[in-house]
Amino acid sequence: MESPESAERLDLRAGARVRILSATPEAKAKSLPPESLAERTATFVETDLAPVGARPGPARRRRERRPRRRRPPERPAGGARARPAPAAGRGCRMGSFLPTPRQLAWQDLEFGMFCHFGVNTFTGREWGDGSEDPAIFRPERLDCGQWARAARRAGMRYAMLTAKHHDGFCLWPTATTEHCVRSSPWRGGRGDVVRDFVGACRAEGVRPGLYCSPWDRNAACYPDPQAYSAFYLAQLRELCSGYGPLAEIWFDGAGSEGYRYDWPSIMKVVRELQPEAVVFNMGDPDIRWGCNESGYGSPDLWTVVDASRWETVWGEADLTPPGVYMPAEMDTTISRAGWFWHEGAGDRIKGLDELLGIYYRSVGHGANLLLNLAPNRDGLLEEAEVERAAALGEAVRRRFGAPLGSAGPGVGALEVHLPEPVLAARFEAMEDLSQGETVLEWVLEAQVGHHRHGRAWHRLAEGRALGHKRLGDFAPIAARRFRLWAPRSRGPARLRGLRIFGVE
Ligand code: IPT
Repeated sequence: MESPESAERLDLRAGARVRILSATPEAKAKSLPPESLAERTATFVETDLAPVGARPGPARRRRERRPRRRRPPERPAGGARARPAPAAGRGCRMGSFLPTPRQLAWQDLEFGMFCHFGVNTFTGREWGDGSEDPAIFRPERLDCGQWARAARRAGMRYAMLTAKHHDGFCLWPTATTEHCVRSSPWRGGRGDVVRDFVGACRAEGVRPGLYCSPWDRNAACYPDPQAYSAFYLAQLRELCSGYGPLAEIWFDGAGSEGYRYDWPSIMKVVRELQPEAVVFNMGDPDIRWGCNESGYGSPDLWTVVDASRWETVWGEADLTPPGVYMPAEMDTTISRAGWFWHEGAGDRIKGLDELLGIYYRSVGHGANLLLNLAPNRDGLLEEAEVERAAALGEAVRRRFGAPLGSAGPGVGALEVHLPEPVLAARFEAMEDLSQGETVLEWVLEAQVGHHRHGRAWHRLAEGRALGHKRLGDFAPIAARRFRLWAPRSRGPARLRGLRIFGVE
């Protein structure tokens, strides 16, 4: 298997377009975005720089022959010093495509744990059909504290639980159906996995979130959209009002093809009761799916994407108008066994190199990563999964914990100055997205050569989308000065930070 370093270098150097589509995006989201999404979209106003992927008109074709590239900055602004914004507002469309505070806060969470748990855990299936007997749900040693500690140790800042999967079994004692923990012998029918989960997460400083499947294969009323709407809204009201603030609500599109949910009412409940929670994938979503379940995000993972096809945006041609601010979440499993626990899951865990590669291509491509660890029939995570997740967290900390130097925020360019030449091997670059996505192309360079023989800027990495975060490795180089700048941007490029790291 190729190491994450070589993989990342390949991406950056060759500008390779990695296409790994393990599931059809259409299967993920089916509902039409309601009006409020349309309200959050805007049309690109012509800028002096052509948006990447825009269909070329005559004017743009001319520009393409003689591309207007910025020259490297003479004296890049570094540290907290910001360059005055040149010609702000001149024909640029800053102010459109702006993020909401909850989107920005969620992007800072970066890495989370996914927990698929329910009756499937006891049947060994990935999709239950709703006929499961609640009596099979007996996680006698259930300890959500163990799950949350595992998340914290791995460096995860949030965790998502399948409060209800497609089989309709509710992990909380809902008033809407008997198909829930109340009907199970576990804790004499008085248990509440959701309560344990949110409490344990908060105790560990991990933000909890919940998955509540729209598709319900148990609810007798499901074939009647009006009746099911009342049922589902009641479930969401319970989850959104009974368990404190949630980081995210997950709406999976599986099984819902062609079904008409009452999204305006659903969104009203969520927004009223959980104003800080981001909504995944359906209704009036704040965040989109990264288009596969491998955890490998596009090298051009734009944050502002084509509003008319945000569900299927992979990487190219995303900046055609109208656009919408919609950060991506990648999800994948730590074990090849599946989303739910299966016999032998602990023996099928992905290797550390593979997981690091996933991390580089999800968090390191500007997306959030949800890594699934599946609790077993005891209600515990497999130790092997806990340890592997901890090893991943440790590897990330070792690589990106202690920079040799850093700079930012700033506008236009950032420059890191080290007191003396040090062997550097990796970087973390972040865009300041608070005013929208501005960077259309970025470059990282190091100054090499002795001053008596003349210094030159040597290109270490480059790309198009920068977004929330970009992580990468480069061939080790001894240098004192490093700079990040944007040859193309929408208005002034707003950069949040540049950190340079040494060889491990
Ligand atoms: C969908 C599954 O139905 C669900 O079990 C869960 O695994 C989720 O994805 C995680 O991404 S699969 C969908 C791509 C059809």
